[in-house]
Amino acid sequence: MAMAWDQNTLRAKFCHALSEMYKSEVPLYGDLIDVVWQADAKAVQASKTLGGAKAINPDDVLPSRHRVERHGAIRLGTAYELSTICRMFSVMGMYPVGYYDLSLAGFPMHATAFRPKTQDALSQHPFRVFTTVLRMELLTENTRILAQKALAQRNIFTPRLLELLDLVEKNATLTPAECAEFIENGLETFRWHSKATVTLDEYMQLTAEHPLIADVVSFPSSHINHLTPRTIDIDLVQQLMVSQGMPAKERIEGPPKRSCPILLRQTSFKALEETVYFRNTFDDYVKGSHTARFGEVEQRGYALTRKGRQLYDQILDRVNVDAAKNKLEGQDYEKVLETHFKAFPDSLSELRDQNLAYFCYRLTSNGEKLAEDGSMMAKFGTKVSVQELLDQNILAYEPLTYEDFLPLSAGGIFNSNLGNVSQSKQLIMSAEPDLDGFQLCLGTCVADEFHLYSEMQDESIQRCKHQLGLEIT
Ligand code: OOG
Ligand code: NI
Repeated sequence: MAMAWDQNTLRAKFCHALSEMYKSEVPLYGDLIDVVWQADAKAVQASKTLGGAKAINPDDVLPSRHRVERHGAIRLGTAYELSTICRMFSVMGMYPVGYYDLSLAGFPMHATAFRPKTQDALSQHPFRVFTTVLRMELLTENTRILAQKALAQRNIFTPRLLELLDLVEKNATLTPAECAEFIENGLETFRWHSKATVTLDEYMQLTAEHPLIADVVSFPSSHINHLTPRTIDIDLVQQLMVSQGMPAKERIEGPPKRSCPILLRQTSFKALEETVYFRNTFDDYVKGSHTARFGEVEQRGYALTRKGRQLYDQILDRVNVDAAKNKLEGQDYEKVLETHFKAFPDSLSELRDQNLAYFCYRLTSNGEKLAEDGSMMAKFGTKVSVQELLDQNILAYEPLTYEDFLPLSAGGIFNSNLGNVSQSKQLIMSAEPDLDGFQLCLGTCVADEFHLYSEMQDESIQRCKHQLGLEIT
C-alpha cells in the first residue's frame, strides 16, 4: 500500500544529496564547510573561556539544526520553470515566502524564497532556496529574442520528475521508492553542465548585456549557483577565509556586528572560472569559460517587524549615500556602517519596547508554578497585559530568528560574483517591482514574511494564555 511521505524527511534528504553533489562539483565549497567548522569550534571555545559571557544562541550549537546547509540559490528563465519549481518544492514542504525586487540592485530579475513556513518544519530542517526569475521586459529587444529562443529549447525537468509531480498532486502520496526517484530526478534540475546550449557568439551577446542573463540562459539546467551553511561567527569565518588564501569577497553584507544581531549577515568566496564548451555551427564545441558558482556563509539574527525593517532600510540608505559621496571602501565603509547603525537600538528590551523585533513568549519556571497551583485568577483577575506578566517574572521572551533574505545584500553577493555591467541599466533602474507579474508566473501567491513572524509571536502568547488560564491583552 502507498504510504504518505514525510515532507521534512524528504527535504532533509534532498538537501543532503544536493550538498554532496555540490561538494563534488565545486571542491572549494567543501573547504569552506571546513572553515565554518573551525570558526564555530573556536567561537564555542571562546565563549566557554569567557564563562559563557558571550551570548551564543543554544539553537546555533545544536548539531542537528546547525550542521546542515541553510540555503541555496537558483536562477530561472521562464514562467513555466518557475511554476514547475514551485510544484517541486511544495512536495518537500517549501513554499514561496516574500517578494524580492532585484532591479533595486541593478538586476533584471525578481525573486522569492521557497522555504518551510512553520516553526516546527523549520526546526526539523531549515533548508530553503532563493529563486530568481528573469524579467524579460527589462532586456533589450535583441537579447530578449535570443534569450526566449534558447529557453524555449530546454527542459530543466526530467520526464520522470514531471510524472512524479502529477502523481503526487493526484494521489497526495509518494511511496518510499518514489521519494528516492524524486530526489534522484530532482537533482538533475540543479546539476552543472559544462556544455552550453548556445554558441560562443550568443553567449558573448548575452554577457555583454548582463553576465547574469548569460548564466540563466546558456545552459541545459538551472545549476545551483551556491549553497550556504550557517555560522555563529561570520567575522571569524571571513578572517579565516582570507588567512587561508580563499578568494573571499571583500566585505560582509548586511548590518554590522552588534550585541543583538539583526536580520542576516553574509559573505562568500568568489565565483570560480570554469571551463565551458560552447556549441559551434558544425555540431561540435569550442572551449571557453564561465564564472557563476561560489560558496557562501550566513549568520542569522533577529526577525524585525515592519517598523524595525523600515529603520534598517533607512539607516542602510544613509550609509550608502555617505559611502557613494565620499567614495568609501574597506575599513572606511565599515566605520561609517557602524556609526550609522548606532541609531538602531541594541538591547532586547529596547527592541521589544519599541516594537522593532518579533519575539516568542514562554512561561518562566515561576510562571509554571503559578499556573499549576491555579492562583493566577486570584492574583490578576481574568485580564492582564504581557508587560505586567513580564514585570512579575511570569513570562519570558526570546527573539525569533530571521528566516528570509535581503535584496540589497543579495545584490552585493550577485555583484561580487558576476559584475554589474548592464546595457539595459536605464530600463532596470527605472523599473517598478512587479509582484502581480511574479505571482502570475508562479501560479500562486507568495506568503508575506512579516505576517508569518507575527503569527508565530501571537501563537506563543496564545499558548501562554492557555497555560495560565488567563486572557492576555
Ligand atoms: C542569489 C543571491 C541571493 C542570498 O543569500 O542573498 C542569495 C543569486 O546569486 O542567485 O542567495
Ligand atoms: Ni545566498
